[in-house]
Amino acid sequence: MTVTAIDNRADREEAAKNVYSNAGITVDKLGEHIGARISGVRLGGDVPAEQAEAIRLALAVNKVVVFTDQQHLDDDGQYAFAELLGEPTLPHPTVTSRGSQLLTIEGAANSWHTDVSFVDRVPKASILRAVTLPSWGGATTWASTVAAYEQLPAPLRALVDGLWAKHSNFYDYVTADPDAGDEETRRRVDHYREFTSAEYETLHPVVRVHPETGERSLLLGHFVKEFPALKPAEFGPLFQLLQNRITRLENTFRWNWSLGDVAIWDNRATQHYGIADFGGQKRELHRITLAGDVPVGIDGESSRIISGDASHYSGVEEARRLGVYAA
Ligand SMILES: O=C(O)CCC(=O)C(=O)O
Ligand SMILES: [Fe+2]
Repeated sequence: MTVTAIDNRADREEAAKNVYSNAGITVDKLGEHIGARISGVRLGGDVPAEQAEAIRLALAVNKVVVFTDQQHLDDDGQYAFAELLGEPTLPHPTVTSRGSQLLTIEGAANSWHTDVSFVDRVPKASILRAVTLPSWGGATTWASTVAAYEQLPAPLRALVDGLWAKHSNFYDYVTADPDAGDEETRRRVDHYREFTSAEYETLHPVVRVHPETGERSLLLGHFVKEFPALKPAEFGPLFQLLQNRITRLENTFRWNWSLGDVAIWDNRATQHYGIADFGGQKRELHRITLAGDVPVGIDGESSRIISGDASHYSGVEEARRLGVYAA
């Protein structure tokens, strides 16, 4: 990264600090590229508008923000708070059996992904609340897809800047877990069946421009099936090369959950992974996703639907550039 870019980022973070202190919240940065803890807020539908705005900014700057000690929050409170940050989507385009407002995550989503990237209107953010936790393990890790893009050497940037990827909900990551019992295997198969009960395929630019920050990020993750411009045999190695750069430990932020914790991630600037290291213990988290825009590549071209209509699942947000990111 150039010195100018670092200066700009430092200036932006300074400007953001004024917004936080005017709103009476504290934002503690927890990593160089990603992650911060916000304190001074009691989450719910009655968060003042100024605080909600400051939280939106902290999210854009830090990509993931966590709140602790929110034990008072229930599903309705989580939903009412979500509405202050955007327009909640349905829980999922195809998974309807796990609640009508929130998606219940049971177990852990242990593969790197950006949420619901197989539709055209990829959600802008997810709000996750711990409901039942194992006594060990079960952390969630996020990776900054902006940092990964910014770290690409020029020849790799040239390679990805014009590349498109096909995302599909027919993912192939439900391989049998050798430790899973019969019931767990049945649960996974049922879930996969529901997940794929309608087919969604979308072409997204591999490099998207964030509508609120103008930052470029890599839009990939486990729903990607193909780079249509390349041969099938070339897909795996290039996909893995880029995923390895995204998930470099320096670009990640890991959170060990306690009850009362809430995490929000900018789904336009991150991937995440739920770590399945808690044996057979119960783990349950409740998620709300917020409507996002249709991604736009560097050349101004928008993502294109190949199959599936997600309009029942989510509106399309008209996003605007945030003040401190003004060009
Ligand atoms: O299991 C986890 O920690 C992550 C769950 C997840 O992928 C999600 O909530 O979107
Ligand atoms: Fe997820």
